[in-house]
Amino acid sequence: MKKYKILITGADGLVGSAIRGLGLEDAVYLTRGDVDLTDFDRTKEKFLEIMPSRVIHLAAKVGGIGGNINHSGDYFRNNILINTNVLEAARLAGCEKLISFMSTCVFPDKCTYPLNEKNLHDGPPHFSNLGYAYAKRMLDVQSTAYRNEWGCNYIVAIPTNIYGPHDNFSLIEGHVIPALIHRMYLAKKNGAHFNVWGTGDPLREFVFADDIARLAVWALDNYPEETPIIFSSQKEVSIKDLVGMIAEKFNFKGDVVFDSNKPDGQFRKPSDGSKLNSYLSDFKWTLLDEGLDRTIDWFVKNYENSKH
Ligand code: GFB
Repeated sequence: MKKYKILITGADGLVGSAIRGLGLEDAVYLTRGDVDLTDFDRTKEKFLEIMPSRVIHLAAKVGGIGGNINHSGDYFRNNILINTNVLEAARLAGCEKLISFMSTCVFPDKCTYPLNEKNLHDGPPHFSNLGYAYAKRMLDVQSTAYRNEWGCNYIVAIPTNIYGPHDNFSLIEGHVIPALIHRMYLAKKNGAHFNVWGTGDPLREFVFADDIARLAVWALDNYPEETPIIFSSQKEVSIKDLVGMIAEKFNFKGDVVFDSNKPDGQFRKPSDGSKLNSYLSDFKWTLLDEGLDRTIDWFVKNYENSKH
């Protein structure tokens, strides 16, 4: 494998923590505490100090449906600033290849299924993701514009809903899996009922953070195309079935209450993983059952100091 210095932004986050576990050689892990990526001068200074030849750009302002609906402006502004600064600082540092990340929630709300990379800009995203989705779509635009003007080899991956240890387990701002694990932990501890947002009918495709970490490194070294690539296990599960799996893992016997006053968000967003499969037909995805076990174990062990 060619030796090069690789920089990972967002290195303390969900996928960043999983990448640390890969033991990459000559890697520099940037965390929120190292530099404010919304400040261009500080970002440029840090990149010129490190001079990475490769970058895995994971830093972002992210959250679940609650965070996205309540902080649309903050999600838009922070992600636009972070992404604009990182891609420019990487260019000035002479970076040879950079991968950044959108997610399947950025696709148009009204479009043909399964979601395909070529339909990315064919209409507005679901209103619940407006700020985040439009900011993230600009990663594709900026990567193309930089390739056209300066020949920057910038690529963008589009994972589905990622979960795993080191996620944000906030009951309000977190994604569905960490939020439900946290809420189930409390329901079990307090002998209370288990509250679930929405009807439970929506469907989601979940992928384990370790799998996305492996795919990020694979794409950096092997994905030759200029256009975005979806990372998807293509396995949909309903929120209701997810709730059943989590309740079983906690051996929860109490009442499960679906709160239809809370938003369902997009009903489903099944994605087309054929581009990835054409390169990695034998990629082994972590099954949801195993991923939930590992995430729950991590959360329970780290409850006192996890983000929530
Ligand atoms: O992960 P999530 O919040 O976001 O999942 P999206 C939302 C779905 O889970 C909705 C249900 O159908 C919710 O009704 N749900 C049930 C809950 N209980 C809860 C709960 O306690 N917390 C949360 N959060 N949901 C995300 C985007 O959309 O997709 C992200 O918000 C990201 O930015 C991700 O792009 C891929 O799946 O709706």
